[in-house]
Amino acid sequence: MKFPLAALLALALPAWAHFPAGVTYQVFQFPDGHTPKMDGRAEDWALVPPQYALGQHHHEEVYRGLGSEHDPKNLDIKQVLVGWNDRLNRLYFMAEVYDDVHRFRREKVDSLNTLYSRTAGAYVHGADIWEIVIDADHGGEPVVNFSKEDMAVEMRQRSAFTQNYHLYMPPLNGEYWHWLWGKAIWTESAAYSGVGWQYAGEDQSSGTSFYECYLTPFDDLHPAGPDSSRVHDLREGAIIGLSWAFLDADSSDTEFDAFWSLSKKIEMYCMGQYLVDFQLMPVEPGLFAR
Ligand SMILES: [Ca+2]
Ligand SMILES: [Ca+2]
Ligand SMILES: [Ca+2]
Repeated sequence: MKFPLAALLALALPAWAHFPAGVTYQVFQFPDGHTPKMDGRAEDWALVPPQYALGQHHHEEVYRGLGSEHDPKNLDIKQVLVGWNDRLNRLYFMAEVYDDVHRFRREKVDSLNTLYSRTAGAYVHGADIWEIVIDADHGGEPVVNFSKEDMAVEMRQRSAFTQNYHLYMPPLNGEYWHWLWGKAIWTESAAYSGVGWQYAGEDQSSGTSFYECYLTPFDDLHPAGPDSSRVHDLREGAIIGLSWAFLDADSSDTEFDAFWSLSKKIEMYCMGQYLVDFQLMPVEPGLFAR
């Protein structure tokens, strides 16, 4: 039987697709000794040339269907930067976002680390979140939904091949900064992740928050620990799968009001093939001559 070419392409799409189609963004390479300090201050990001910066117009609202119809008085993604360092093998992220209602108070942060919260996703929302999804080997694997029958299989593989981090921005109660959608919570160790942030206002106030963090990419992230896991080796020139969304919670303790997605797809939260292509760039020539 013969298939038209378009049908074959559609069948083949999920394995290597990315969104937006035809777009590759760049990951800035921090030279050794110049990686950003997680101190909540933006000075060390001034090294990154402006062509690396992403902003509000690169995102689309895909939950309520607002698309690019954006009210800067409600949420304004002023700047997002992504970097990497070869020796430390880390991805670095920074964002400056204006929000009219910052929600980051939670009575029981402990509830986020229960098995229920990790299976049903309960209690995760209702605060402002930067959701980052990393598929460094570009395999297009899902984040969740591995087995409906066997919860042990499901929990072993969640975020194993494509990692999903919900970063609270600002951290909940000023402390709890990320929720990994899976059970490998040992990655909260400073060897694998770290955060710095700055926000002067109280809960539910308006203003601009600054957030920086580093995350380590994995080809296989195992709940048992680093000895059972495989770190992804970041290499210059490689294309990685990466995307994020800013989840703006303004009106509720349990839900979000808007989902601003860089890949312009809502499916990015759970499927690697809906991420954006990012290239790991070489050190910029003349970096220190500017
Ligand atoms: Ca810093
Ligand atoms: Ca808002
Ligand atoms: Ca908000």
